[in-house]
Amino acid sequence: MSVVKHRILDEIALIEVSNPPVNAISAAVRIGLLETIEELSLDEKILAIVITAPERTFLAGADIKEFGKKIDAPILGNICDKIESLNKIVVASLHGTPLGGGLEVAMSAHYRIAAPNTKVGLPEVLLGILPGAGGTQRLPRLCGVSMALDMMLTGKHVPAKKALDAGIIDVISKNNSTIDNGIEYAKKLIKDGFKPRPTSQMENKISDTQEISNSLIKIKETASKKYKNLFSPHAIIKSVEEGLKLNFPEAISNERELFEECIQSPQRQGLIHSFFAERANTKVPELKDGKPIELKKIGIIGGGTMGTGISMAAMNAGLDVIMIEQNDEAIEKAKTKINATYDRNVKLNRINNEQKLEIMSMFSATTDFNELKDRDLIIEAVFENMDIKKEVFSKLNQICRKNCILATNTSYLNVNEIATVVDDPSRVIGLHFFSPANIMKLLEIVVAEKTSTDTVASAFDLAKKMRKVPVRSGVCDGFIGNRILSKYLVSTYHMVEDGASPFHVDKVIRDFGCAMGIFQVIDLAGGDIGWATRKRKAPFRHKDDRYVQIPDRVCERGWFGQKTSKGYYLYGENVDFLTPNPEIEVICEQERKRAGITPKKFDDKEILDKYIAAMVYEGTKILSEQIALKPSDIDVVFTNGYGFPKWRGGPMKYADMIGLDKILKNIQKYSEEDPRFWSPPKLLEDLVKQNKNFDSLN
Ligand code: T1G
Repeated sequence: MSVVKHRILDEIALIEVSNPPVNAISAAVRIGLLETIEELSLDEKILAIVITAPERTFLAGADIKEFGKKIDAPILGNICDKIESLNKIVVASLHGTPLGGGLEVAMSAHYRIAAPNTKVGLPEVLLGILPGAGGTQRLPRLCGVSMALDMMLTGKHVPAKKALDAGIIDVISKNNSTIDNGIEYAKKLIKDGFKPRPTSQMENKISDTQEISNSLIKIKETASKKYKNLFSPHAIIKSVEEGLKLNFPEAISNERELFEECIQSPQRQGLIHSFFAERANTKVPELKDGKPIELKKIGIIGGGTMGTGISMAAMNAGLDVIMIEQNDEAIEKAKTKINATYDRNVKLNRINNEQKLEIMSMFSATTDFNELKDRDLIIEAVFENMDIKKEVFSKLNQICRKNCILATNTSYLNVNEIATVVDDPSRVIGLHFFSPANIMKLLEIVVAEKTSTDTVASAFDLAKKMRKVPVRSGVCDGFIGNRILSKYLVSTYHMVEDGASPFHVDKVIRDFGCAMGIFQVIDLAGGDIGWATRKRKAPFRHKDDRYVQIPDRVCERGWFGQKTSKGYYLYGENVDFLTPNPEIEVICEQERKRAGITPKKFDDKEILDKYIAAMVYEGTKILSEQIALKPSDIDVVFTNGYGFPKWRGGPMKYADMIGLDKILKNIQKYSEEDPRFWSPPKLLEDLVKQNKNFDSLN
């Protein structure tokens, strides 16, 4: 069935593209479009052509699945030039999300009508590329250089009204019936004597060269800081800036060259992997037959950092929240924190006062557990102690409705054990939020042995409501994220005791593209958290396991990081960002002497290799145990919860890009020094033996 069809309605030709689910511009769509345009260009009875894609959305851009493969002719840019050069009026009738190549096709049309729900954008930068079908040249001609660059550098979706005011679209229709709107508009243009209006010839918004060069200077300055690791944002600015000095065809071929450079960059690979990984994470077995229960009213146990954050995430999702705290003082403290957060949002114009009042009306707090008897879901966020959690779940087991879902926000405790105090454990699940829970996107959904598919489906439904990025995890100590974190943390302590400087390690991790270094993260989370974990694990530590005491020495001094203004770094008003705590190196020296270790020099590569090897090592173990169902889920966890750069795809994708054989070689080398900590994972050996990679498991 052709994906592009057309029909003639008197002097108007209607083109309809149909390529579900989002009318992506695949090779078949490009071929169909070009053939149709060429056929209609010869039909003199046709005065206007209307381009539509009636289903879910107007063309949502090039087919991303085709990237990385040879892009078959015709290329979209040529089709856009063909559309623009037609001597017939061309109308693009928009709805949904005309993005990337979809908006480029629309901008090559002479007139654009949009349904009220339309949002337009050129989000190619989020895929590590640039708008390669004329977008960097036509958009500035429609809305000016500053707005065009803002749209292309952020990838934001611009609502219809704003697009109309900016000149990107010409009319907003009254309803969403894209075919009728297009035909009516074309008839009106013909009747009113309008002519073809090539966007490429619109120069008025790109003529004030002084104003433009001033804004380009500012934009480049900001970009040099904001996108210091990234390739495509700078290519976008280059295409716009250089294009202004060239004639249109030259500017288009310059854009094409820069597009090809982006396509070759590994960042494109990483970002496109992240795009699909963040759509594959919801494809979990339980959702095949799981039926979510309707979630409207939820209960939050605990008003601490996590309890207040989760409450706000729920309130922002329109859910009614009752928080349980032990006493009125704790309730006041939680209310004050929540109120202050929304006041700040009002101050920053993120919401207005009415919206704040409406959101706050979704919240109430009490010390009385009985108020929870009508709730659909309870999320427990009390102190990380098994006995306390069991006590809470025993109470909930008595009070809550039989089909109320009981979730724990534990970040490492055994959810199966918590479920043993509930008559029907099928309604128990782990919902591991990340702090601050009202901001962080990641949500680990921890499926226990007896958790039902309906309970899992309800958890994924909650994630969607809260606009979270959910990842399914099985039950183990630390689930996916914290388990891998603890592996590379311990491996890092080994490196520091062997001679590496914690500050050098952090610099290497930051230069790699991570938001923060490992010791910065410890200081942010609080060194006392890790200390409690080390003490909890001490009785189970094997006598032959290497144990580095440096972090204990730091904690024994009460240096827990930001919360004590001193940790691995120093904090305070007049203290520069990332000021190392000079006493840390002293402690490292003392501990090396105590352990009888002669320090050795570490170069950047050694530090990075060990960091990546530790993540891949534990990631492979987690896959073997089916704690994570596929490698891309591990990537989604680290790019959404642990500051791993999305343009590197995630630790498992990055491993594929540098070669699993190299990672295995490193692990084999490390296992000679420490066979207990680095015994090569069988799955990794098998993949290398079969010349396969992690992607083959996705
Ligand atoms: N190509 C291929 N598949 C796509 C796709 C695309 N452009 N967009 C979405 N999908 C798939 C997606 O993987 C999922 O599949 C299903 O459609 C629903 O998507 C020349 C080079 C349009 C706002 O960057 O932002 O044009 O998981 O779950 O939440 O200059 O998808 O069901 O199998 O995200 O309603 C530029 C990317 C391309 C837009 C809809 N365009 N897409 O969101 O659904 S580069 C984009 C989106 C380009 C030109 C350049 C969103 C959406 P599955 P979904 P949604």
